[in-house]
Amino acid sequence: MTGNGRITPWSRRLGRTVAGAAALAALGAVAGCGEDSPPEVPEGGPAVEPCVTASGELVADLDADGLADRVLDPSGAGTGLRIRFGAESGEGPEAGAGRLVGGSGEDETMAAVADFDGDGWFDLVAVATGEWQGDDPIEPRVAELRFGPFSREGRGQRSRELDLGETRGIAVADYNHDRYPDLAAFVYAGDGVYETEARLGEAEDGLGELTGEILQEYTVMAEQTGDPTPRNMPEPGLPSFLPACEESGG
Ligand SMILES: [Ca+2]
Ligand SMILES: [Ca+2]
Repeated sequence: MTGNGRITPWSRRLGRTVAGAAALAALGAVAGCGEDSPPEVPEGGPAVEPCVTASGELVADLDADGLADRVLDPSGAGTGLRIRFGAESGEGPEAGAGRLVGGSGEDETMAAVADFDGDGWFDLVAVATGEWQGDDPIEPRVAELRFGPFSREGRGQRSRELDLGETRGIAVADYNHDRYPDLAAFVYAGDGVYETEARLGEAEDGLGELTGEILQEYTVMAEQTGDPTPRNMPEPGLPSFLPACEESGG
């Protein structure tokens, strides 16, 4: 007669099994074991020498399995970023920004890959921002730097929160021409104003804080057109830091 009366022993057991699996998965995440754990760091550094293709794709071993991976970002703003793991040795699994960042599905997700702290392993910037709310900017739900090597699910060796505002696009840049790649963030500042801000790569924290000096020197305001398109992103930065790949003739 009632909904409760229709529950069979099987569906009760199924419910328990699902709950049990979720609990196990949570335990696995806490213990750092299972598929979603960060990759082990091999002694002696990466086996693949990183390079950038003529079309701007990064080739490097991101997950430390000794195989070259390929990063594509046709969006130029991190939202369309995809990584083909093991791409050079056949058909590898592909991961988009949504999977790497781990957003809720309603968030806008974006990712950027560079060796921000200069330790030889490529790091992942992961950002998930909710829907635009109106005049006042919102905080991103995820904004962190995950130190590489990182897993195919985007899990790093450790991570650090980044002080980003309502971020709608990110890209690797070369602002101050030192040996560390920098991050450009396209941010909604409120009241119809968008701006592109800089965070500078550095050895210790990977990416520094936004200081008044950096704000003054590198921030570019977008025109107040109400058009949330990152038109004022800097030139792609990776080619400043990496050699060009030797493209094979066929
Ligand atoms: Ca690194
Ligand atoms: Ca730099």
